[in-house]
Amino acid sequence: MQDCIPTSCSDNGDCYERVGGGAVCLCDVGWGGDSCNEDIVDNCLNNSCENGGNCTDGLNNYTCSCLPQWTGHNCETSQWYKQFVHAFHFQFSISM
Ligand SMILES: [Ca+2]
Repeated sequence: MQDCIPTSCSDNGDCYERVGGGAVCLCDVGWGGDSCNEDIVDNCLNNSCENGGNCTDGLNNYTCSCLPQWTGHNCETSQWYKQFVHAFHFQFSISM
């Protein structure tokens, strides 16, 4: 009898048949649950969002929702600083 069927572990893990019968899933990193279809790692645990940003858990990743004046993956860049650098580069390039 075959215990592993193609859908046993979704697309996120490999299925192995136990010696005594039954199937067990070995899930890819970040996935868990009986069929490897649950995101089991809270990637917001070390909350890397800076400057008051809100963290949203993703698969082996996270997304920061930044306050209006901040940007970047971890809200580490000031919008004001970005505009300043942009303006500086612009002035520099037209003065050449
Ligand atoms: Ca996650």
